[in-house]
Amino acid sequence: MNIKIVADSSANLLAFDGIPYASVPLKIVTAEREFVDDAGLNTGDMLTYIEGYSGKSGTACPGVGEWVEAFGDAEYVFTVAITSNLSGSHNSAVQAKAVYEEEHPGRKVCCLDSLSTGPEMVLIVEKLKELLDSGLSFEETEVRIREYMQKTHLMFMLESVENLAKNGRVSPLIAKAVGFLNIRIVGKASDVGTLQQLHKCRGEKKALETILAEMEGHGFTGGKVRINHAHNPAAAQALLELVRSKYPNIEATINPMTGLCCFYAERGSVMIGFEG
Ligand code: X90
Repeated sequence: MNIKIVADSSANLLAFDGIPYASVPLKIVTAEREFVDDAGLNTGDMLTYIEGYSGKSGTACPGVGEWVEAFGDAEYVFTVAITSNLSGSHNSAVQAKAVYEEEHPGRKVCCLDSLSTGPEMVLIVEKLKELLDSGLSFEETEVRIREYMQKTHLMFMLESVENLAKNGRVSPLIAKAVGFLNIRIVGKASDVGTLQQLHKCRGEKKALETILAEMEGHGFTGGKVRINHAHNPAAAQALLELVRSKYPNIEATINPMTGLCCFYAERGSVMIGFEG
């Protein structure tokens, strides 16, 4: 099977080995500058610029043409996009599917709405590879991946929701709750793919303990874990050590967020995708 997996850059997965893969970039935009969320982006420089910028900043999802281009000449494509409830990316992918299948009769595209982002998308991409490697057909793979997506989850810890609030991606109620010294928001991707606040915690340690408790409340019993952080490797490591103190043998990785997630989750944040 000539197959390809294409995810948007909110997955924080610029490259993926062992199967044809492409990352389609979102963009971070101000009146003066545009940052493309690809391998050329220095997220530290971008954050420093945004943090010192007083004008309006926002983001743009990939257009239909960018998705189509990323499909290359694959016969079968799986797209994995950030939640359609917060971005137009999945919708662009669905339109790209229509264009691609029309232009190339016989080729097939399956568009998956992650209803999440970041490390939960990584779990989906990795499971897709596993299913395809095991020799399942395109159709069987779609059934199995949709089942798998029912049991994966995303939790996060945020120090600020300023950029989310300014761009209308969280309720004003949540926006009011943060900004106080040392307060961390712990939340999750809801079942409908929105940002749901679960707790306000005092300090990082408390926030990370709360994340583990919430993971267990969502069925975590030592499955696979993927962690992303925005320039906070210490917190990512502390979270992993906390999880491992109770579940010593879990399969886990830690990776930095790329541009889109750094912009919205902001400096210091941590996200964890896990199997429930
Ligand atoms: O289309 C666009 O311009 C992109 C808009 C994306 C908005 C949301 C990004 C969220 C990034 C923040 C913490 C985790 C939230 C999980 C919600 C499902 C990460």
